[in-house]
Amino acid sequence: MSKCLSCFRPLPDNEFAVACGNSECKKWDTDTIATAFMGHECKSGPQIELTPPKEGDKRWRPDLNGPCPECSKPMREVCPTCRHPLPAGVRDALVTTIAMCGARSTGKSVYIAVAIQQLKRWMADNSRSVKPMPGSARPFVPGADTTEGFYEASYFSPVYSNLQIIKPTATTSQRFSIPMVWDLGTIERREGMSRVSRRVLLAIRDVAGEEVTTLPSDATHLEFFRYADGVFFMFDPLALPAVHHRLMDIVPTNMTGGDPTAVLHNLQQLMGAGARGRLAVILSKFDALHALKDVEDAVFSPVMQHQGAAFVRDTRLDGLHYDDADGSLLTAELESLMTLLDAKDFLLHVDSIGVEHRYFAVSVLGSSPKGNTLSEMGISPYRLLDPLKWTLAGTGAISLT
Ligand SMILES: Nc1nc2c(ncn2[C@@H]2O[C@H](COP(=O)(O)OP(=O)(O)OP(=O)(O)O)[C@@H](O)[C@H]2O)c(=O)[nH]1
Ligand SMILES: [Mg+2]
Ligand SMILES: [Zn+2]
Ligand SMILES: [Zn+2]
Repeated sequence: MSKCLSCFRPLPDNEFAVACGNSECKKWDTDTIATAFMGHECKSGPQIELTPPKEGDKRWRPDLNGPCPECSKPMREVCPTCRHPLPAGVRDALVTTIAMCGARSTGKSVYIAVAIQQLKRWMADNSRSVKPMPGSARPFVPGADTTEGFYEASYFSPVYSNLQIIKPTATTSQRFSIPMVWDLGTIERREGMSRVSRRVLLAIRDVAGEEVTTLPSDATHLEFFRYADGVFFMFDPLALPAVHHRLMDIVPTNMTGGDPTAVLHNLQQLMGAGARGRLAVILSKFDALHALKDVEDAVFSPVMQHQGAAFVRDTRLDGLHYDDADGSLLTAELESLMTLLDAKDFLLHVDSIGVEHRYFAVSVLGSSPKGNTLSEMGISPYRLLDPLKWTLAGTGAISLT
């Protein structure tokens, strides 16, 4: 069963909906369902829910491009739950969905900016390509862009063209945010007794740290956390007092991320009981933590200098697979590092959420920015794709080694 690229819910095989996207349509009006799910006003023409004439008929397929009853323009398929457009082919695709989470300034948006570039390199090294998926945004709303335009303007340009930090992400009520959807080409895989070709899609949603720190009273537009295949919880180790006071004089701490406790609590609420996705707890800005090896400290310098540790080795980009053994070793090492850093309560809190989880050490930039400007030495990401690979392995889009 495929998934919606926006609310991330499974798409049942016999539930369909179509909507008119013509802004000149006589019945063009506020779409209350889409508005609740996006947290921002969305408009639409008439919408029709389509169900099979005979209940349970698995072979029934509705006409998804029939004429609008008001303006006769062809309608288009939308998600039966949240009414976000479903581009052609989504129902047969293998969809992996990722939701970013974390307090303010923990590195979520910079992660997306650079991870997409790394993903392109990784795929290219393995004779595949990554393309923004057309038709996955809402043309129904003026100002809502395509994946390509949204990524380019809000993520790629600030980091790569201007070497600037990204502005804090606006909350949903301040600015329209769209899921970004990437087409990773087709893969052949075994399903039951046969081998089938499936298009692989990756949908990523960013949020404002501010919004997940203090949840709005109506959080319908954040329900996607419950359905995401991977929730990337960014944790800035510099926010830990044990790290902060040791590194205060060595790395800039003015952009330190916010307190993760409230956010983790809210995430637990948003995921609810029975969430089936994976939780990747990502220690971001790991370059700064590496600086602990130079601090005269009987506890930390030996730990960070340990050349055999998984967290001092980067992972390789060859092969479309996730190194499961390396991943579980890294998790064990990071759990003991977090314990050393007095973050035991955080570890227990993560355990109590009751979803499959792993810890990751990531540096997006490779070094701390100076003021608003990124290092002129360039961006040198470290272990950036590990959480992405783990999530893609979880949905079967890549394999385990
Ligand atoms: N040293 C270091 N700093 C980083 C790294 N990644 C992000 N930062 C710093 O963290 C700041 C915040 O990054 P963002 O990606 O904008 O944070 P965010 O989580 O999206 O923040 P909100 O949108 O406010 O929720 C950046 O401006 C950098 O100063 C990294 O890999 N290393
Ligand atoms: Mg952001
Ligand atoms: Zn949906
Ligand atoms: Zn119409």
